[in-house]
Amino acid sequence: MPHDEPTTAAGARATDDPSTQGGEPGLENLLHETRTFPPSSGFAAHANAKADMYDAAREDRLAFWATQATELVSWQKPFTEVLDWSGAPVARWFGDGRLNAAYNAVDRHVEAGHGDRVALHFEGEPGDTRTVTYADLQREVSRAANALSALGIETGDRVVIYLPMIVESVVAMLACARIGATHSVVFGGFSADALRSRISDAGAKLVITADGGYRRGSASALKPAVDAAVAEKEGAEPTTVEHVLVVRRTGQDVEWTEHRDVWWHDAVEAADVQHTPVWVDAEHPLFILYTSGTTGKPKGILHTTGGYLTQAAYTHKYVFDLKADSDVYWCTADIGWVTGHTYVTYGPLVNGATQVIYEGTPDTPHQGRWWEIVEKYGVSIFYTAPTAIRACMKWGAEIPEKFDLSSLRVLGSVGEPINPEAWMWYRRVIGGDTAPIVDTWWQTETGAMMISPLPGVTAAKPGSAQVPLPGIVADVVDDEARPVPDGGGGYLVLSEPWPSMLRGIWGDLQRFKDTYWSRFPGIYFAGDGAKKDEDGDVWLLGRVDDVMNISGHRLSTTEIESALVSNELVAEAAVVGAADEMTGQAVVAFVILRGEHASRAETDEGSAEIEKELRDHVAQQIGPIAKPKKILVVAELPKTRSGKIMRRLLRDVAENRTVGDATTLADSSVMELIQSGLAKPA
Ligand code: 6R9
Repeated sequence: MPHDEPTTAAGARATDDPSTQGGEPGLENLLHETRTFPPSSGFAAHANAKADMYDAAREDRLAFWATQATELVSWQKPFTEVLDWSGAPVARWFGDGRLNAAYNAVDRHVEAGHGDRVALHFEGEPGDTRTVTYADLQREVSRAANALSALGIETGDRVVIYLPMIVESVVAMLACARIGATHSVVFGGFSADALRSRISDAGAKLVITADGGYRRGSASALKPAVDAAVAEKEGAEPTTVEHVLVVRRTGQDVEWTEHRDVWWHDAVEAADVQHTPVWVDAEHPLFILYTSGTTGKPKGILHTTGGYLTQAAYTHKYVFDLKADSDVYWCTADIGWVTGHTYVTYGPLVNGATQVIYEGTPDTPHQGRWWEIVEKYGVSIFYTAPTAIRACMKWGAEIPEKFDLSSLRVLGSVGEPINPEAWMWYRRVIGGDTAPIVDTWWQTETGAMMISPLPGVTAAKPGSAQVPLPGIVADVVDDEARPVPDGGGGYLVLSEPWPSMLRGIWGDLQRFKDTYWSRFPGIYFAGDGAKKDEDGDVWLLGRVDDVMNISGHRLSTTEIESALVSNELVAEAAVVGAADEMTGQAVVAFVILRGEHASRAETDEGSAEIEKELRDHVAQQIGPIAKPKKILVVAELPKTRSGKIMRRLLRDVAENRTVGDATTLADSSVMELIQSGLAKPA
């Protein structure tokens, strides 16, 4: 969040331009996992999901989705048409229905008598807390909607939201939705330039920000980045921004531009608590969220209202087994990431859930902070990213073991493949060996989960996202778009439209078609490598542009990384292919050691021993072909703000090149740290 972390792309993925991919054959299938965890009979008996959902969806997919849309979402005008695919690849779902996203997330729960139910348990990083019921949320969102209207925001206008993880973030998103304005959330802490390009691309009239937020124990400023982003710049078009609405979070000093800047508390607290939601068409743009490509300007991924809410609510209810009247749900994602949109703001609130939101980092003021929060609120459903789980593994099991985590009954993972050993650790240490884990594969573009086990139904396998959800049609195909047989590897595709699919790239229909629909005509190319195991379960193997070619063998990064993480020395690993005279490319691994072993790498002998041990381990787990040529022990890995490893930068290090564009890193000092560590005289 500190604005001095120079970043340029919200929700950036390490590498994500599927359109740039070449046409080599599929991937090798290296790792074989045999452990399975069938659901307990107790869980299955009360699970929301039932096995026959797959059959129902297979028999009549559109009828299945129509049922979800009717049962889980309230419509002001019911739809009669389910899917119109005549304008492919731009879909229309529930096209003649009308609804409002904020009404669905808030008002209808109050009308149903649940106004006293807690919607948000907010936990600030310094320890301040706030409890917001659904009735409170209705008042806050209504006032904010009135305040936005008073600032001249109308249905169809775009609003950029640049906030820390606080209650106002959720309120701001819903206030936009309530008046039919399209929000574009930019990660707090992305640079002024990044912010400016997103403001301009979307043509936003308003920016909602804060003076600052708390992160890693101190107040870091946000407003200066907004000031710089909207300032007049020589030679550049002025931005479309008319007002900047500023939440007071930290109380730090801010520069103030009269007539343009407005305090949130002045505008919102003066506004009326009554507001009638603006009913919009199902295909009305709900939000734009920017995701970076490897090259070129970030893509504004566009999502609309009816289909998005339907799949958000459906997946949240069945994949997490949500029982709205008893569960306490916590998704640790920032609202700047799509996960924060679908599984903090929309999915849980449309389902009337009680959830925790937390402002800060997991290790402030101590490495047990998350588990302390789980204990404090009795969190029962917990959703986080593999990067966080691996960080906790590095810190050691004794930290979570100090807290009572017995309330947890479902655990989720998203963002990257979860290594089987990290999965096992998550299950044992956090889930008390009983809570089912759902490894959920999806993307900014898919809007909601697509491939995941269903708790109570699926026998889980550590490391695999396993099966497309009922209603979703996905496959793994070879270069010619032919489905690979069980046991084979290739490219993940989505063969039928789904309700929460992106409706385009903001202002660039051609780029939308080129990026996702041209690799295999007529089907959606996700840009991920994948394999099917002997049972037909899907394993994600990382972005296809990270694939390595070693002596003609196409190896994914994921499996070698998982093999490394399965060694007790290693908490986290990133593998890249570096140019090699002998083999075309050679595997180079960067590893972070688990806390108790970290000191072993301090001496040359120690490092050499570790390197040998890990190379032998990979050879034994996978085979000699996958053996890293070089293993480098590092203290940190370069990651985006949503926790994805940026292998492209490590490739630059491995090939002794100047490190490329590092502006989407969460922590810009990491690359210097890695390089100075490696440059240490031997
Ligand atoms: C939700 C989100 C999308 C990319 C996606 C894939 C990776 C996400 C995953 C996963 C393996 C999972 N990814 N979930 N890989 N297993 N469970 O992450 O959206 O930021 O757009 O990234 O993330 O590579 O293509 P986004």
